[in-house]
Amino acid sequence: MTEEPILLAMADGVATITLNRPDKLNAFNDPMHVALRCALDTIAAAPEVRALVLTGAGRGFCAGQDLGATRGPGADLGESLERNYNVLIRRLRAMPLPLVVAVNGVAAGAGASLALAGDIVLAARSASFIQAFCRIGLMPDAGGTWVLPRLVGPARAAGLALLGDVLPAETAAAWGLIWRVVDDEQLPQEAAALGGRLASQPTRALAAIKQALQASWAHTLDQQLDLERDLQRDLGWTEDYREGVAAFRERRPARFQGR
Ligand code: T3D
Repeated sequence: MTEEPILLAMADGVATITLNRPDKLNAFNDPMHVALRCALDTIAAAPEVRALVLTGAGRGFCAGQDLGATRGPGADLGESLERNYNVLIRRLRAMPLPLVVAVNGVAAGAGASLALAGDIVLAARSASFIQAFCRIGLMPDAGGTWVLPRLVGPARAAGLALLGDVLPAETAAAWGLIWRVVDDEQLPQEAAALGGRLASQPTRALAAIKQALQASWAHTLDQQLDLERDLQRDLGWTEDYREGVAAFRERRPARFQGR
């Protein structure tokens, strides 16, 4: 029986997507892209979902594009990016939910770019990141050339992309590429706990934070001040802001509803 390439679970406000082609280190083929888009559609239609966790099955997180029989000379890689990866990265970045990526093993090629599209990236201590593209005659894609210099600076971005060496998770954390490293056996629980914590927070505020932090990379201070003013104005009219202030005054924990 063929395994589903994407597993989706939803519970207690948290959706968990698991890339599920473990024998191929969860490399992407077209059916997996389609299934992932379907899972994201399901999540978008479920207002009770307030955080997303993305991880991989088996010993890898994702080895990027499947380099099997369907890939070779003559393939239009630009078309493949536009149809699959660019849609995916844009969608994850724009999603009004926090995305926790739990990198359970190697994240290579577009798999590394996918991991770095997370708002909070946790990695198992044994995981690693490889800008594997140059090893096969390609360049980083799926946002890799955008995110790398912003996270680790131009010198380290160039070293990683030009050499394609293995970057261990602990070095990735020390360089600011990811949020933090946890022991391998703790990763699922840590990711679930983080997802649960984010799902109980004021969702619209988190979406505004995500939007503003991303926009800041291309904005002047003046533009950013304007954006903060506009987003904060909207947040000031939310039920969650009312609840947050009431809870503060009443000296009790806030019960945010994501509205
Ligand atoms: O094409 C387009 O649409 C454009 C977009 C391109 C985006 C990209 O992502 S290009 C970059 C593609 N990815 C890579 O170049 C990485 C290829 N994989 C590796 O270099 C290595 O597998 C790793 C360094 C990631 C891990 O090495 P290791 O030694 O731990 O595992 P392994 O033995 O190489 O792999 C285990 C199995 O997974 C193996 O299958 P087998 O022999 O046991 O049946 C291997 O063939 C398979 N696998 C790993 N990566 C891929 C893959 N199969 C297909 N495609 C892969 N990308």
